[in-house]
Amino acid sequence: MSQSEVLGREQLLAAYRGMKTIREFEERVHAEIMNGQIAGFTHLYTGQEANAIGVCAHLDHEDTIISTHRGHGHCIAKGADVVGMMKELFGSSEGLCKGKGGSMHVADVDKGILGANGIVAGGPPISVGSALAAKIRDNGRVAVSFSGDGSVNQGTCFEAMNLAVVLNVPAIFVIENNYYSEHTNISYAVGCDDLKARTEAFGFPVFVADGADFFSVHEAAGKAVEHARSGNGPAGVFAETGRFHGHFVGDPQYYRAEGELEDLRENSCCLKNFRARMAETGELGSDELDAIDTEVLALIEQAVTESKAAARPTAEQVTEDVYIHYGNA
Ligand SMILES: Cc1ncc(C[n+]2csc(CCOP(=O)(O)OP(=O)(O)O)c2C)c(N)n1
Ligand SMILES: [Mg+2]
Repeated sequence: MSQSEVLGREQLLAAYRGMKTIREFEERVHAEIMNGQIAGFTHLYTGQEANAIGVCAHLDHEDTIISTHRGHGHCIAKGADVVGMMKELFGSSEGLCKGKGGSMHVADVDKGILGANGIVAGGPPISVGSALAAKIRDNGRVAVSFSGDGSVNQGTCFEAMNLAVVLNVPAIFVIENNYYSEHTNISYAVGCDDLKARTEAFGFPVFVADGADFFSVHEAAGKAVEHARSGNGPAGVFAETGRFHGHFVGDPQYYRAEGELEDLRENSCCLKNFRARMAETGELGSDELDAIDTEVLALIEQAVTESKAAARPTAEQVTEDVYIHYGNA
């Protein structure tokens, strides 16, 4: 049975809406940075949307995710409020983290979003801790870490994968291979041709996905989540994907091959792939998808309008929530 046969209409509509929301959020953030409205260092997820949505479709609020410096998409996929996130990026005290997290430290613990994270491979160890909590509480929850191809050579990643096996905890390591770590191609940085085999050598199954195809990611992630939720210990998802922008907003991307970006947008677009699949199966009409496009654009417009008008932190608020005081000390 194909993945689109497994999914009902509501799930298909939600998947498309989720990917489209991330796409438009990111493209608008790009525009607002370029016209000077959003300050700070920002990494866009455009092009990788199917990974966040395909994985998070299997999770609920009680499951946890930990993200990366490229975290907007993961947070939206896990249910972060889009307007609150935009306000956060605009540095408003009405933002999800009162404007103090910004792009690289968005979090919403009530939704199981343990945070974006500026430390490459900082997420996998945190997900092992969260997975251990789930195991001790015996609550059937799983803990997902998203990380990139740049994370797989980091010791923290190796240690987390090993410890997850030793402790037999429901941690899921989602590796998004977009072929670049900053400006360095994976062919230079990773001294191994078979990352799946290298990761599986830690002692858990890894499911491979086409990161431009929601259905492929959904299927692979479904197997990983099922494995971990059933008490079989950790699992991995390895997705090949592509980022449509630079490493950060403003990156001149001199390292790209000629025509590479055009090719990615044309041939590795999860939204185009999803629409093509629906046209083929007839499960959703293009008019239904067009209607979602219109709704999403209106939501992003509303998010930006509200963010521009939203309160900025006062001088007093700047030092609030920075330190926690324990007892009387
Ligand atoms: C421990 C650590 N080393 C280096 C950096 C600088 N740095 C920020 S992002 C990045 C590349 C990460 O590449 P990847 O994991 O593939 O994620 P992507 O940017 O492709 O999403 C690097 C080296 C960092 N933030 N943390
Ligand atoms: Mg990368």
